[in-house]
Amino acid sequence: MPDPTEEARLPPGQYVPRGRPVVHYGRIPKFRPETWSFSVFGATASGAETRFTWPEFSALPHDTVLADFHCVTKFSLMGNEWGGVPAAALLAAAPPARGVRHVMIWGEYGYSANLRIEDFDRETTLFATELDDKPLSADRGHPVRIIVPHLYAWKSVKWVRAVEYMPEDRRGFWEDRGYHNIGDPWLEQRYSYQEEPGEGPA
Ligand SMILES: Nc1nc2c(c(=O)[nH]1)N[C@H]1C(S)=C(S)[C@@H](COP(=O)(O)O)O[C@H]1N2
Ligand SMILES: [Mo]
Repeated sequence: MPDPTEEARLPPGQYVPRGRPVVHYGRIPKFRPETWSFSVFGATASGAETRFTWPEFSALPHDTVLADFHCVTKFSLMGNEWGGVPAAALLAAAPPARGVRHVMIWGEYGYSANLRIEDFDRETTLFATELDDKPLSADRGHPVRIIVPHLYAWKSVKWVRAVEYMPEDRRGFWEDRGYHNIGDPWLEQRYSYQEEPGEGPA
């Protein structure tokens, strides 16, 4: 029986699949805690890069977010409980320079996704280290993935290694390959040809 509350939470054109698909481009990286680091670079307030080791990153404030997750290929994963570091906590620990409006989230192997600062600085945007009370599995992004549940899931970069504060907007991996620069599933912002003036980089 379809759950009526889930149905009301589904953006247009989405469906709830059987099972819980795992989707990514390329291989699953191996996590090496001794050499792993998380860096915040680009237009930072201090002008310098901040680099967190795994113990330092793990010591940042922790919170949980209950959220659904919508892939542009039209399946949605409903009711995930993510635990991890809120984006707001990272913004406080390593703030951007004044006037920064855009960030790039960098995963392993150069996968990336760009976000407007207001989409990054949301209560539900989280650097997740746990899913449903367990550490993330390797295929879901262990040790850290970002969750941006109000945008299509290609923006929820797995295996995150860096955040770049950008003075000007730039397209990430899929945004550069025909997907929408913003990607709001409630507006069905799937493809770049749908972009209105001002929604993409000049
Ligand atoms: N590093 C990385 N993150 C990624 C991807 C990827 O290819 N590489 N794919 C994205 C896409 S298109 C989706 S739908 C979600 C899938 O997350 P899941 O595997 O936990 O379902 O991860 C996103 N994050
Ligand atoms: Mo996706």
